Amino acid sequence: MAAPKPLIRPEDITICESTQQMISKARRDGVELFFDRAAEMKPCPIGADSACCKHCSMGPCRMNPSDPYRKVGVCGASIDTISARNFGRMVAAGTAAHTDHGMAMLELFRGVIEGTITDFQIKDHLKLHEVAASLDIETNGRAIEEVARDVYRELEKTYTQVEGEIPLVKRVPAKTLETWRREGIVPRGAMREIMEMMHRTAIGVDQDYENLAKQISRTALADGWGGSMVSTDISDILFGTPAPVEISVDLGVLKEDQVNIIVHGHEPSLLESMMVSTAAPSLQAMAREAGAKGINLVGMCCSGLEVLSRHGIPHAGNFSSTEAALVTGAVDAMTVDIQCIKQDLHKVAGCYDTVFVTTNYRAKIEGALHIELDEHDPLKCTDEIVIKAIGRFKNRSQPIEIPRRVSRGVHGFSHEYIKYMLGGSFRGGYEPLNDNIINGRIRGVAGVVGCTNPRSKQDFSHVELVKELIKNDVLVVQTGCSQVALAKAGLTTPGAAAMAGPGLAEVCETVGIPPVLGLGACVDNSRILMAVAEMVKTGGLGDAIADLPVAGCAPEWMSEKAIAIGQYFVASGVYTVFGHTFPITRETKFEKLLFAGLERQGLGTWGFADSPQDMARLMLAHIDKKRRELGIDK
Ligand code: SF4
Ligand code: MSK
Repeated sequence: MAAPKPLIRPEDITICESTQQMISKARRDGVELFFDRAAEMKPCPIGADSACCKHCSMGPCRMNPSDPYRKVGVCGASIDTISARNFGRMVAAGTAAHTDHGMAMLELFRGVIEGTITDFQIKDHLKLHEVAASLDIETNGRAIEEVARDVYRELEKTYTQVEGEIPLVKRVPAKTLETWRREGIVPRGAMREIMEMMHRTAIGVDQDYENLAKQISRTALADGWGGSMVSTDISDILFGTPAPVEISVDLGVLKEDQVNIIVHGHEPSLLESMMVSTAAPSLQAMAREAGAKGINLVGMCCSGLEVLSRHGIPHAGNFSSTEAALVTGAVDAMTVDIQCIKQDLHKVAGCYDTVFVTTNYRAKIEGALHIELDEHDPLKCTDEIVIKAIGRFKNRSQPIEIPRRVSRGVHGFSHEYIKYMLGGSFRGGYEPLNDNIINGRIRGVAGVVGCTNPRSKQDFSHVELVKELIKNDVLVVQTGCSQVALAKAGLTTPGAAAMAGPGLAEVCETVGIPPVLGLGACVDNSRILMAVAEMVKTGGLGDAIADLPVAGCAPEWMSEKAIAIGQYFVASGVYTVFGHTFPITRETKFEKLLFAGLERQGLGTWGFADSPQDMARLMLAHIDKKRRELGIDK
């Protein structure tokens, strides 16, 4: 019998001390986590370099990544065709995820307007008017419902339009849009772009990597300036635009003497309804009768970030900590909807008698309890889950171990709020962002976003990269699981300005903001697009997004959604660095196009690095290059 393999030390798996503690507990409990499987399952090197194709049954065809032009597929497809097609399908899948999420928000909005959905309302009239104005819809003297109806009709075109340009390109800076038009990459409608991407990547269709790259950009832009942006706008209209709010993050937000309910996923409607259910006096009384001091509602992943940003609901952790939360034994119910939900959560929940519930018809898990959220009667679902959670609390039989760590921070920085804080405009006013960039107090702006991934030490690259950036006077904006990593590390408090360079620290202290601004869920990267568009329109930093001293990074990415996001930032003009892995074969024409050629077309470009120090070095070099080109640094 082979000797058992030595286990990787928890501190080598993650820098999140709570998750380390729970990895140790899971091992004692004999419960397997995804970290264990990542260690066990070695990625296929050919697949990791995107050098294989299985688009037809003459294959699968495997190329040799170290000699990529030595052979071609049975049909003759070259390495460039194969990797461009693979990349295109990842972009199509990521775009489909965000646009389908946005479509669900739009359907909810339609139900509210038509009066068939009454448990949700139009909460943010100001945002509705701003969205309407950005779409050239008249608002003066018109009833809210009338404006909302026109906004709905216009935004629906983001999905269904078959020719022309998606409505929200009206927000794109003129020179950036001109480049897109010249390159033929302005999206028509998301459904059309995703469909065409899938068609063109099928056997025997588009076999020119440069031509494929155009459709890859067009599809990704239908996500960033389409589905994702619609989702953010409609969620703000229905649930309120975030404003800075003090928050608590980490597994220590779970409470031993309360009924703990975790909501994990991406669509905010479930958590908004859960907030109503958990506050209901009858259910609160039921919890007290069961011996609990109350009901503790907690978010995880991006659903959690939606309500953390809007309502300050505590957040237990990011993608890599969802199993760890269950290992505490303290979670009475975990509900999930769509995206980034590991199938094994159901199994891990079973090990601790936690009630685990899927709630969306698009995302069931074999064997798991399904209680569907019907937005026409959402409380029916969420009340039932609360009752089940109370039942589990009453009959708790598992030993409970809750890590004690809780970090605090300030989050909820929508782009509207950043604009307001910085003097009503990105330039002018009392602490203008653009002027602080021009005078050099702020060297540039970086978006650090995206997932965590068991193939790299959880949170490490996020935290080290952001520390390096702020130390060099780069203001950091964040979304998704990265934002949670930095919140846990305590860098989202105004006091973190002490870790920033002198210029950035001065700005942060004057305005009273942290050097790291959390903007929301991964779908809210659209807020970063809006912020960079606003910087261009304000003036003084060039005419296109590609002129700005800004850069983006997803240091620990794992989802196809991240590839779609990266590509829409690149196509919008942003230098975007990905960490640890990149699905491409080196020294190929397609690689050269993504990492240099797109920039020559007036778009942004991709970068790649394996360590956070190298990621920071690449981003700072790009920011400095842009500053020199703008003439604000000699
Ligand atoms: Fe092989 Fe071509 Fe079929 Fe891909 S499409 S599996 S390269 S034969
Ligand atoms: S949840 S896509 S792991 S950011 Fe939006 Fe986190 Fe990445 Fe999922």
